[in-house]
Amino acid sequence: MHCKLQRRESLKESDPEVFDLIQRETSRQEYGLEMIPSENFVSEAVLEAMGSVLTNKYAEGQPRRRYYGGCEVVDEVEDLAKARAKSLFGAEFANVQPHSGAAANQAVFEALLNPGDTVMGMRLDMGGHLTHGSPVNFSGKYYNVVAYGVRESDHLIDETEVRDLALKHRPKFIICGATAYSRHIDFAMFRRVADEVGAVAVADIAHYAGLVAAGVYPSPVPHCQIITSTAHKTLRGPRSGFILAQEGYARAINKAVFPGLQGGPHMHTIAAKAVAFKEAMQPAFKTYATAIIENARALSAGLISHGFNIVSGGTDSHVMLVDMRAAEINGKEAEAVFDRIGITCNKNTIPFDPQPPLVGSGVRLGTPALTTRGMGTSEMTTIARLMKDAVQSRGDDAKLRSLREEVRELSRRFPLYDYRLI
Ligand code: DSN
Repeated sequence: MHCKLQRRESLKESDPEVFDLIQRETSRQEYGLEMIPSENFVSEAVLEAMGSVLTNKYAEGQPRRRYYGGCEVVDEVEDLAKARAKSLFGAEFANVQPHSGAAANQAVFEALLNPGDTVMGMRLDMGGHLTHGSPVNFSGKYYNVVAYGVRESDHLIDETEVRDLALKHRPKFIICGATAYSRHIDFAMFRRVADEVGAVAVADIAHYAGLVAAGVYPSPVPHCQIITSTAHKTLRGPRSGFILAQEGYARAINKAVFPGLQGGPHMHTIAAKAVAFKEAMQPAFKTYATAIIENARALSAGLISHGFNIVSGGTDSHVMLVDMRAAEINGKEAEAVFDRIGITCNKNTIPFDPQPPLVGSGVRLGTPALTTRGMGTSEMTTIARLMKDAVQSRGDDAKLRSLREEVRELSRRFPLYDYRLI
């Protein structure tokens, strides 16, 4: 058995409906500009590992302590992924089994808390994550959540607020990390405050993991006892999660992931994580991560030059939040206009947003995916102009069609996968 082309031919013949849908999605990714900051394009090596026969194997348990026979090969796969994760981030312990970032976070709650215990996390509507204590999520339903936000004056996390809340409510752990916070997170500060109240400091670096691995964003490893992440955002691996920790938390975390929450680990995805970790160790990955931030800064500066406001005034990372109110358009409308010209992003609340989450006053933009395609700062300047033109011409169908053509032309210059068919 060999070769991905043979595999694709067989899908085309056996299930043309699914094959066509995959082709349509390939085309959408190829001829649009992907600016959702949590998305990226994996290498063909990662795709190959994910599409491998490892998906066939059950391997509940840990390497050499499984509940199934025949695990001698997948044991080595998991060992390799764990060793690479530890080496990449300089961590003492890794669990690479979480199916996603949400599952990784849930495992930390399961490992450290009992239902009803108090925990601190960042408010979702100010940049936090659903699983950091949102009332509509397990984390907010079964635990007593105390939420911190950002300052109204500069949209930065406020140490005084974090410390005051921690001293008052004595959480068992404090989780930092965000989905829409563009600045450096002060992991040392979170550890200091956690120590002061006897809490564990947890960092969720799902968004920043690739930047952290490359050394272009601060690392929480020297500070926070437990770190959760996804593999598929700036780290450019398969869609999944993992957990790093100090050795003393290893047993509790392993037990929380399995049998606490999950059954069989997805060995094909774990192999793909190993591939991505190795890719992130290469010097070229540091160049890539550096370019992500340069591109984000160029995009942010371009948007500011066209009169848009960026929350906190700019970015230190891959992400930015654009406050659309100056352009007299809300986030939902802006997302729809950008969609029409082939720029994919997401509406987002901005701090102290007067709009509900399904409308939002902002859009969230990121540069990891476009940087993977090889785009640089001059393309970011062009994209800032395209966004400005789209917003200004939102009632003009002919102009939007011509902007869509410009986007298509730009994406043609930076092809994605070699085997694209359309
Ligand atoms: N949904 C992810 C994001 O878009 O940031 C976070 O899990």
